[in-house]
Amino acid sequence: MSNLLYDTLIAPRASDTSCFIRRAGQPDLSFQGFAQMAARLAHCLVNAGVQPGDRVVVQAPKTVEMVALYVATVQTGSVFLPLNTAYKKDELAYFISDAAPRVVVCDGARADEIKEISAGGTVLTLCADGSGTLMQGALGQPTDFDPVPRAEGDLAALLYTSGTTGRSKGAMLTHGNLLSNARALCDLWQITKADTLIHALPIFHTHGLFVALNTSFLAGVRLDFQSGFDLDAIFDAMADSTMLMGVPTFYTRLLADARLTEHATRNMRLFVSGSAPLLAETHVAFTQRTGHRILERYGMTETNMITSNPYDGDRRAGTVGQPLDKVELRILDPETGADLPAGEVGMIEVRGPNVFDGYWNMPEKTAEELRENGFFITGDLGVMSADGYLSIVGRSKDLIITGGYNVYPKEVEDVLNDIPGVVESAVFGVADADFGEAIIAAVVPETDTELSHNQLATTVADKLARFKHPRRYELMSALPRNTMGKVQKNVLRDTYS
Ligand code: MLC
Ligand code: AMP
Repeated sequence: MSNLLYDTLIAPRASDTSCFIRRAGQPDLSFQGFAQMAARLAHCLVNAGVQPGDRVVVQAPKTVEMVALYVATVQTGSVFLPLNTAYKKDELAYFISDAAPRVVVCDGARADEIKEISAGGTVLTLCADGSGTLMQGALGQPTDFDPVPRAEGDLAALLYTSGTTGRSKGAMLTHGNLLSNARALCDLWQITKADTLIHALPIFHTHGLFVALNTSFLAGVRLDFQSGFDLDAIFDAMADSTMLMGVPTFYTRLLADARLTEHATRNMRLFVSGSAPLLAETHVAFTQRTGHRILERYGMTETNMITSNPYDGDRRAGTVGQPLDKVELRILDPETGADLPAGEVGMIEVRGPNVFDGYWNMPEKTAEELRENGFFITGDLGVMSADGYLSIVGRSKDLIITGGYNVYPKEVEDVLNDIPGVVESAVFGVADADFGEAIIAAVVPETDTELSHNQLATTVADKLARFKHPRRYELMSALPRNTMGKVQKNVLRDTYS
């Protein structure tokens, strides 16, 4: 029996000595060199006690070694669980206790802190320069590894996604989920080994990890591997790259830079945007400046990519395109559950080989969101045009997306409400030119209690990742409520935007 992802994505190129990864200040790495690094890491994981099905948590700086570690988990039949590097100790403690990993890989600077919450998992370190105990353990190991058999339904990754209740849920993604999506995207976007992808996204989320990397493995793409988003590095890379994948903030920042011209982008063939809404005006302005039409697509952690604008054909500003191959999409009336025709707004549901296997250890949550007939309830509201283009018009879930990162207000409100002197709070998003949405907190203090912005911000800073922090605190004597007593976040948004 084969290992589905390894045999399809990695094995065919394992002896390719041409350049696979180029990165600043370091020699190019061939695919052969990369595959050998992954094999050594697979041995290192096995030596650390990793068995098929075990979770391997990684909260580490973006490095090629971390990409190789992803492949090593595939080879060992274990489950890759990457975490945002911005997460604080309290946030990490939840993920680690929920997932009970065999191994936790973290930045060397955080090793002591992580050891306190590792829940029995072995802690290994991986620093931004690739050093640390992980690579020490890989040193001298054999450069090949016999992959553990894994079929379509076997788990490859566990990606946590926050929820309306404030508790994050681990989305279980199988070999079949990941491979089907990579295949659909490579075909649709005409990705081939002639491409070079500018990789500037983080590799702890679906977009930078699966959309960017699995398609690159499958099609034999070369990577211009960048440690984060840096305009200078992107402009440098464009001259001899062909693709960029980014969140809308990438494109508004590129547009704000005078270096963005038709000439600067002459070698590029594809700009992809996703993870958050791309304003139609950004789409139009980008075309005016460069002659390129950004290709917008829509996805979720639980479903991988769902729809995409066409490669050949009309890439329509303000829409997320058509369902991918083998992906079924329907729009339902949220009240009655009836199928809605084109032109009517309803809840987007999706079914297909891309849809996850359920939430880790949460059968009730899985049952709430994944129907027995296989349709997943996205929580996004959409409308289909008569010729099959989907537009996302809102969300039924109380969610803020800032710079492509999801923030569920409930999680921030829980932290604020626990601060002595706070009666209650409401966290909401307002339009922001850079991040799409920015977070604001409305806070009601107890009568006669003095609360300062600083006091609130300091407590939040201790507990939550920076991107979840409110950028402003508005103190008020009461939150606006409707006659049912429900907080009117729309009123707050209108007042403070
Ligand atoms: C950074 N900051 C953010 C932020 N990113 N605040 C809110 N939202 C964000 N997304 C903070 C920093 O900590 C810093 O705080 C301040 O804002 C300014 O930071 P910056 O230097 O301007 O930010 P930068 O490092 O350039 O990062 C911005 C970014 C990054 C947009 C490049 O956030 C990013 O890479 N986002 C991509 C997210 C992503 O991959 N999403 C995919 C999810 S998968 P201070 O205190 O220092 O001022 C998914 C499914 C799908 O959704 O469909 O793809
Ligand atoms: P995540 O939970 O991080 O996977 O985020 C998924 C959510 O991001 C979706 O449910 C959408 O609300 C949003 N999203 C992703 N792509 C797009 C897009 N192109 N336009 C609008 N929203 C998007």
